[in-house]
Amino acid sequence: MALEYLTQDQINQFRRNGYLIIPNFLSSTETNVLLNRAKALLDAFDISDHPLTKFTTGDDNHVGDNYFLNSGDKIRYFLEEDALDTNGKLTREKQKTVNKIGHGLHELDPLFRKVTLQNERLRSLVKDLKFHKNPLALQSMVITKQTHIGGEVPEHNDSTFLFTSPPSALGFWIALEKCTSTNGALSFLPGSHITSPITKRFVRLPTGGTGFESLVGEEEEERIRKESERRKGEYILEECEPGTLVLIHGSVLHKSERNTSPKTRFAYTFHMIEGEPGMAKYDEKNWLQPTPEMPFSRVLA
Ligand SMILES: O=C(O)CCC(=O)C(=O)O
Repeated sequence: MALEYLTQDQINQFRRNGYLIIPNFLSSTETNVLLNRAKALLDAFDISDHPLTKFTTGDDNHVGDNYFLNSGDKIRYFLEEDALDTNGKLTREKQKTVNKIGHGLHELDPLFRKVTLQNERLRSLVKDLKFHKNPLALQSMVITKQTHIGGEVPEHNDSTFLFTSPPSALGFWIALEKCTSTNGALSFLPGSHITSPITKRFVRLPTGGTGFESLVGEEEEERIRKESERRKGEYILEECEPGTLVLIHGSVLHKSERNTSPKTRFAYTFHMIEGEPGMAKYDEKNWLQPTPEMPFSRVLA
């Protein structure tokens, strides 16, 4: 079948490297619409209701966990580690304390929905890539990387956090602002999706909260850890312009550094998994659970 959006070269590059940079996926108008919407959400965010500021006495250790675990069908706000001082007071204006907004933007917010679930360009790309037979969009986030406070995202692969058996996560990450070496552009370990298997998964713990469950023996985990340590110098920093889409294979290792600059680095990201019955199992251990009111949405009609 003829390709609709990607070139065969781009598809080959994605298969080889485990990620693909697609400049100008969104026009500057489309990008600014999302950036302005993200900023408006931050302005409207009522921090007085937030569990981190409301429950500082340790009365209920799981309030923060539940705020996160039940955010799949909501628009919620997750704060930077340095957002509060030791007295539980905000260290800066509320907009600048937010690390990310998640996880139901693609369903609930009309502007983010339009780019994710009502986007012919995206559907064409997804059909060309053939990564999934029946792609389901399951979560979305705006990551704000605020000036000076925006924290690092350590090396990881996305299938650890959005686990299916076999792994099938695919990330779509769209720069809403220019991404540079000082404001926390993404960097990737090319080809690591082939050499670094998923060794653990992020799960709901039976005792409440979340944790990691190992999928391989200790020896194998150690071997893989050493291998990624050995290849540390091979990371490629991908600076990019607003409107750039980065496709991220669920197994490729990637990270971003702390924003040490005076410029924010807003990005919109969402993920898909395989939804075709019998092809990949999504189970109840995952932190993110579909709800009857909001099941994961099919991307292709
Ligand atoms: O935006 C970032 O800095 C990190 C994003 C990321 O690693 C992800 O979405 O998997």
